[in-house]
Amino acid sequence: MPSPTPIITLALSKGRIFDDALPLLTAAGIEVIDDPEKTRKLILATHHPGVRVLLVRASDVPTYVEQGGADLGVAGLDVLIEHAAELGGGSGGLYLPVDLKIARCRISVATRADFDYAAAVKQGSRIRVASKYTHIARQHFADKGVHVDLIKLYGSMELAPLTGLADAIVDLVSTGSTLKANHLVEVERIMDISSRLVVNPAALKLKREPMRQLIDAFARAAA
Ligand code: PRT
Ligand code: MG
Repeated sequence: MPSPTPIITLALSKGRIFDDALPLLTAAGIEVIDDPEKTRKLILATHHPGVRVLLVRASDVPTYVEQGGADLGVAGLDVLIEHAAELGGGSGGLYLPVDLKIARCRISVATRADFDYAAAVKQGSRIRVASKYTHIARQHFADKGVHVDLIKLYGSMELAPLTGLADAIVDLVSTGSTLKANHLVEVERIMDISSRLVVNPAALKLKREPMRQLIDAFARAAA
């Protein structure tokens, strides 16, 4: 008797990544049964007998995949860079075979309109920078030779320059409307961000055929 097809577990975060991944899932022949915004379930079945979806926090996706709690997942490059840096710079053994080109944005430096960022950089002033992305921020300013005091925040970064907590923030920007609504201006673009397929290499070995098929389907859908 042939052995049953192993179940593949895909880690996704609710919100923009789930929403943007849906068309790719559909193209890959995977239809999620429950609506993550309506159910309290964290493990969602799909109409594909060999695939289930795990709902995790965006920043937890690399950890789940790395530890084998999920076989593969979808995570923003921002999250992947910060996660790798937390581990001391290694890739954490994750395999990133496909740029899905979804949840696209950029990571930028923003300040209050009345802060002269160019002059502060030119004068070699110490700049106070608030961010959730402290590794990306530290690397960026180190590359520029700018001295910064980094302030780690977990959300609402936009408040930091408005309250005098920081001179600048490093944050994700998509339409720019959040910055605009808070009277901040984007003064420097650090890098473009999109979401990647993240794969556990051991799972790829153990469930070779179904994993390959899924990865290829995602790659075709994203192309
Ligand atoms: O929300 P939670 O704390 O659970 O986690 P999270 O914020 O990491 O997750 P989520 O779902 O908000 O974002 C998941 C991923 O989507 C991120 O890791 C990015 O790779 C990607 N992404 C794409 C974005 C944006 N665009 C984006 N615009 N993530 C966040 N934003 C935020 C940004 O931080 C800012 O507050 O939206 C605001 C700016 O948007 P605009 O359109 O006003 O410029
Ligand atoms: Mg969020």
